[in-house]
Amino acid sequence: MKIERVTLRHIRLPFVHFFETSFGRSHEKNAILVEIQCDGLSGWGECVADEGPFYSYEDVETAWHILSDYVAPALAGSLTQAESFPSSVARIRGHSMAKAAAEAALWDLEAKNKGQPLWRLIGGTRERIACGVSIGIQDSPEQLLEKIGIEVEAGYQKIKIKIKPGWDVEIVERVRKQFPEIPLMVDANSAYSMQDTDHLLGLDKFNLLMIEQPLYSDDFIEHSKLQKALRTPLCLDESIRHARDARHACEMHACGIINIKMGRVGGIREAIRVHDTCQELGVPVWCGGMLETGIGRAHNIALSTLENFLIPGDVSAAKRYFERDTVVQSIEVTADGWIIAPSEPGIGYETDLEWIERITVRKRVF
Ligand code: OSB
Ligand code: MG
Repeated sequence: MKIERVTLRHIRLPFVHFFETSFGRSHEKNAILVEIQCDGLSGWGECVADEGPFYSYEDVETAWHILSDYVAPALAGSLTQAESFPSSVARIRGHSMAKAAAEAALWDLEAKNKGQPLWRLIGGTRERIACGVSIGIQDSPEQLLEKIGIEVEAGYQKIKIKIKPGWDVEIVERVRKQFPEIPLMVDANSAYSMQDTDHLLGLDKFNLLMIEQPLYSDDFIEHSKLQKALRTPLCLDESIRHARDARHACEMHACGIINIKMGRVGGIREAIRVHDTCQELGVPVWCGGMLETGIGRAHNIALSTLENFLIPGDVSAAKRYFERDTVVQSIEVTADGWIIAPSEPGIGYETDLEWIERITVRKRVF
């Protein structure tokens, strides 16, 4: 199949509630949607690069540049081959999130063309995926406790809270006092250094599922030293850029668990490689989130159906983030914390084109 048209749309959508991490507070979702058209079908991908270069060096502007100056012109008129896409953009160094968005659209298109749900096409085996929530830093501990209560009540199977210096051990202590039994974890987004080792050891007594990315975003060595001192497993997010990283981190015992985000690792194919590597090494994985709209969320659901996704991911109901989503069907979670894998072809959710056009602030067609 020959690609007839590639459309890039930069969309802006307010969050229902702000989301705060150790690197700042966000009130609005910015994303680039990639639409690839061919034979009357549209494949969709969502770029998770944020408005600013804080989670990673990529942001909406760098992703727009890479997609519009390199990726989209090369795709337009070429053959649709999701499997060979990574090698076709390998000479572009880095820019994983930009590449992943285009690859995601190709996979959706391919699955739609084959009349198959994407999750089946990539080898998924789970008909439903286990859901957790990620709760940002709040204005007060009381507000956090209230939010946790709501999400526990909603049935989520894992609660993750964001921590940073000044919002950590005492907060976790209060959460544990009120919720002694819930499956709880923390994510620091690299807010600490090795000087904080003793302080971080204070988290060891709260029976946490894991501590996510406490240290430097480019490090395995210090994490492996910290892991030796801790009972609680470490989980790496930012540090894992591809399957080789996953292998090295696991071999060095820098972590006991890995968070997979297809944007961070450069696409679905590489995400599957990270998954397979971890499975081979006996390391469980879970699917991370980047506050995606429905399109990106649908791709996360497909990925999470792979066998070694043994821990509930940060894949939760779309209504937690947006009043009106980029897909028509609302992505919902059952009362006991599951999302049912869709049975429709491709990502399995229909895009709301009218709404997407209304929230588009910049558009380019190739
Ligand atoms: O570190 O997992 C992270 C959101 C933005 C940037 C980084 C992260 C997050 C989340 C939110 O934790 C996960 C979600 O609900 O999509
Ligand atoms: Mg994280």
